[in-house]
Amino acid sequence: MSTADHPLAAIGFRAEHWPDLALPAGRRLGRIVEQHRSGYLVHDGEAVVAAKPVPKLRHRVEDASHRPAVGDWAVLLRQGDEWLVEDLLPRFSALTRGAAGEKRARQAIATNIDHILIVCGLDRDFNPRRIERYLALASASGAKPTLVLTKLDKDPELDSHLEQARAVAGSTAVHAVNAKDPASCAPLVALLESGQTAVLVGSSGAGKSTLTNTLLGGEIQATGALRERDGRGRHTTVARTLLPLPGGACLIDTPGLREIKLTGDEQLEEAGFDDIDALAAECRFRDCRHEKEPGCAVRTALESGKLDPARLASWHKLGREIGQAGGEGLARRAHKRESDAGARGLRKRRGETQGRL
Ligand SMILES: Nc1nc2c(ncn2[C@@H]2O[C@H](COP(=O)(O)OP(=O)(O)O)[C@@H](O)[C@H]2O)c(=O)[nH]1
Ligand SMILES: [Mg+2]
Ligand SMILES: [Zn+2]
Repeated sequence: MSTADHPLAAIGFRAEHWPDLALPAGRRLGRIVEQHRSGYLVHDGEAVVAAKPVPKLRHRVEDASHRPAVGDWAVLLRQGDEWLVEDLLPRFSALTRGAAGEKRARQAIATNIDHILIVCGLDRDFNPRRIERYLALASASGAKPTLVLTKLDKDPELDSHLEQARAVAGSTAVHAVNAKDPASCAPLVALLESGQTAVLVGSSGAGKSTLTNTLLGGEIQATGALRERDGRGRHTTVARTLLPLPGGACLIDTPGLREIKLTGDEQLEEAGFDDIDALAAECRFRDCRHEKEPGCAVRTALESGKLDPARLASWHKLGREIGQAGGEGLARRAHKRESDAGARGLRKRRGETQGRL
């Protein structure tokens, strides 16, 4: 069966990611479309059902990023009148952050994604340092980041903001949009190919749900606009939700993250710091840390005003955080190897009755 005809294609299933897939007898596959405290909502291609993870998926998990998350393909088993998430297909990508407060814990924000849309308002929300941090986080995901600047229609300092955004984005594409206006969002529609999945990340109020509604072509996600009828304050998104778009792509809307903590798996060379990398190539020492070394081209650029000191400080800070979290992560990676081997086991169990896909 080609991917396009697959019953799960409308929610982003692409067979090429799991060429050897064979489900154990009696199982079916569904995609986690929403996550709540008490469990998950899973779309099985026809309907959305509530499902609870088996204890293994709740507890095996010293590393919480291996717990089921929105975007995951869940192997579902019916038990009485309940659906259980028995296992997950191996993820081809995942946006993961260090979990707030807990030292070694990590949390998957969205999985099996092709695009990460980093949403930042061209209003008080505009913050190049935060954009750098999101780009760093994206570097460990396996998905492609795109910077989406919203509230284009309300920005009196557009030129300066665009210049600042492009300076931190490196080779990452930058789109400035009015999230309320479909014509303005057309470049994003073009970006999201049928079968692909994108996740929206950014501060609360940045315009993620507004953008979601525009891309959906209707009001589905509650936005922060003041409710006119009852005037009872503002809606904010409380759960991560995966929604199929008319063009065949899927979009995951998320609430704002209060803390964007790195995991240690990020690669600063992939995080848009092309300007600093180019300068570093001119430093006298190949392993120059751009601190006190003689012949440092980065510090020369700083002194001549060519490089923004806040940008270099950010590069140092993110680099230190990656190093620290990376040290904590050694035990975690040993664990990941184990669970990846477990996932491969699932694919290898051929010979068993082919489950409904
Ligand atoms: N003028 C204008 N307002 C926007 C734009 N994007 C979002 N908003 C408004 O910003 C507020 C927060 O938007 P919302 O989508 O809820 O943000 P979220 O928290 O990121 O989901 C709402 O009042 C939106 O109407 C935009 O591009 N232009
Ligand atoms: Mg929202
Ligand atoms: Zn240097």
